[in-house]
Amino acid sequence: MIPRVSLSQFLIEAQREGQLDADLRLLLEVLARTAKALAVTISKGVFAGIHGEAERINVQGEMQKRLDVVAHELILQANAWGGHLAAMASEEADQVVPIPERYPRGGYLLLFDPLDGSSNIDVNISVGTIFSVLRNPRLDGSVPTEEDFLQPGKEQVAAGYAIYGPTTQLVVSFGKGVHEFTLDREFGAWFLSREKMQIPLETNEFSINAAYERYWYSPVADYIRELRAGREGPRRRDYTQRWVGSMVADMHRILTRGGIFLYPVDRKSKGQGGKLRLLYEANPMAFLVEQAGGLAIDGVERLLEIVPQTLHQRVGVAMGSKVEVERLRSFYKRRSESAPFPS
Ligand code: P6P
Repeated sequence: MIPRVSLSQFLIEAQREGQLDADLRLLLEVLARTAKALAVTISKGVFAGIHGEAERINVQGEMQKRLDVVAHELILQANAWGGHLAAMASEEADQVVPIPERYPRGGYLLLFDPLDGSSNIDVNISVGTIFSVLRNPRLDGSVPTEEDFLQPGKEQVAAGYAIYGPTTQLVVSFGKGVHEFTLDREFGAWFLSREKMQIPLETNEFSINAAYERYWYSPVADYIRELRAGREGPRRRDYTQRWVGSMVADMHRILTRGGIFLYPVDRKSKGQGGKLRLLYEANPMAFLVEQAGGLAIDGVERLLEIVPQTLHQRVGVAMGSKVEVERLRSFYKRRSESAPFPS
């Protein structure tokens, strides 16, 4: 039997090679522990007593699920005492959450979507936790503010997600490729299942919510039309469409076997700047995609170059297999050359 490499062994060896420091290793270990706890809770379904609505509206204006709140609070509490973070930002909190005064403040900032796709919880579809790690710019020990989080995604030192599906998996990168770990529930430990994941350059799978077709701007409409034309169209091959309604599930499939994920700015979401959040959904996924040899854009620009203006800023996204994302970008460029076009 091939000796299995545990997450702890993998991270300790990576630290020994200088790929990450002790505080970042601790952060990833803590996130892995919270993901394990969430996986156990989620697997209990209604018997965990936390299905349904939390009767609270979050900063996004969305009805919170009880499990959103449980996941949010679990991650805050688990990361408060270790001395590795200076503050946290969560989809479920209007403001940044500083580390409590009684604990030391560390060199990193954590941003997270505690339970992405939570509307799928009650119907037993895969959901996930997405996280992003930035350096704390305040080396004087002062309390970070929202402005300290407004760093472009290229400044991320690590990112990843846990996916709670038929198998619970943790996918992380700290800048040296993308690695997947699978939870062995009997051992209660994570073991390396894929090292240095690579997104295939080409694909025949695309992900977009086709119900919004009437809102799409022409670059997206023209690109999707081409894919739907299949082998009779200009691409001369058939494509298939997948849309889970949970970004972590769609992106895990794309990281594993290729694909392109689109959630573009359209006439419906233009006023908000898109649907997905830049800092704790788009940027961490874009970091992973680029580390796995893919491409991640807002239509034209590289997502990781965008300088955030606000903590919960939204953005249009297209990411995945390089050939397809470049093809889509060519439609945006053609359009912007012919007429001014909102990004
Ligand atoms: P729609 C979940 O709410 C989410 O933020 C992503 O996980 C998912 O890809 C997207 O929104 C689904 O959006 O408009 O299809 O419900």
